Amino acid sequence: MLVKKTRPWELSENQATSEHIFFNRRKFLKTSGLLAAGVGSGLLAACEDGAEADTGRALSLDPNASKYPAARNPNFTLTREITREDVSSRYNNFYEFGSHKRISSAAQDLEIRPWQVVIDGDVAEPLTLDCDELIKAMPLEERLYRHRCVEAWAMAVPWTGFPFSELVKLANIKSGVRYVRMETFMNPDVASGQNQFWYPWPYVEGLTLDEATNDLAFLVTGVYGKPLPKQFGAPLRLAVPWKYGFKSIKSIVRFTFTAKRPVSFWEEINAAEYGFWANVNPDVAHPRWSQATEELLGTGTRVPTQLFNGYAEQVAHLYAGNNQPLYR
Ligand SMILES: Nc1nc2c(c(=O)[nH]1)N[C@H]1C(S)=C(S)[C@@H](COP(=O)(O)O)O[C@H]1N2
Ligand SMILES: [Mo]
Repeated sequence: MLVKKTRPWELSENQATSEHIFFNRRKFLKTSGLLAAGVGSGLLAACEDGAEADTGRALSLDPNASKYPAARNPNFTLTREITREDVSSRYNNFYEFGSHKRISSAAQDLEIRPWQVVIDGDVAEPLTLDCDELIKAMPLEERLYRHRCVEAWAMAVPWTGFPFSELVKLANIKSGVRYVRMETFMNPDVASGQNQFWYPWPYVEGLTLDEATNDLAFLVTGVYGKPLPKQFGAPLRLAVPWKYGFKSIKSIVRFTFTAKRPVSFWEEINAAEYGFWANVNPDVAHPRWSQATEELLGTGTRVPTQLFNGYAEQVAHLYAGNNQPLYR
């Protein structure tokens, strides 16, 4: 059975991308079972609203909007209060748009549709996926997570997304893979920070395969019950809440599975201050400030920092017998 390409965003994507990308995506649909799942009726319904004529408008539509809010997974709740949305959505680290916190309006220039995600490296076959199709194929859920920036501020947010392990399954990795390297988009015309040549763009992060397949590692597509706003790293960002915030890379375009440990963006800038492991640890000070306490964003209160940001039970075993990963 062939998918009838009747949806507005599919027409646009076909026009906007190379054959190579297009056919790989078709392969993805097949691999993920979408071709067999009989999605055709949904496609026809989407086509009947007449939107396919207006490709400009179609490009800005989120075909997965109805997946939000996703059901909350009760295994990931918090005792801490959720940070106010108006606070967390106007205080962001996203150096592509400036080395300050007020990047939310500049980030709106980022075009997130169409958006290709490449899965390559030591995999059976490299894949290029349309991000909307990827999100459509994934089981979305909501999780309440703490987030702790290395700068000693913290927030608590309801992320929507899917387990990183689902993406690893899809990738069909070869034996010998030990790490995953992730990369953010590169477009200095839109992201003015990327003209600051002293930074090693594009932003890169990495995890061990054990970290990426830990239950807590989460690929985020939404927040506060809605699709992810751009300043949070739309259309796809990472959340690894037991690590300092810089590990949670935003606006991902590439996952590369490899035997070799990748060098992260901040590690390349200053490995002594922002190491590869970056596990939250109140007892290991940053060379320039203490990590013993953290400020809860928007409250003016400081609370003690917790080892692994409060997630020791879930992740401490990953680092047993190895002192180094406790921080740098
Ligand atoms: N591509 C990219 N990802 C990034 C960053 C960045 O500058 N660029 N900043 C990191 C840092 S330091 C933090 S604390 C979090 C901030 O996420 P938030 O703005 O959604 O709170 O994103 C992380 N991911
Ligand atoms: Mo951060």
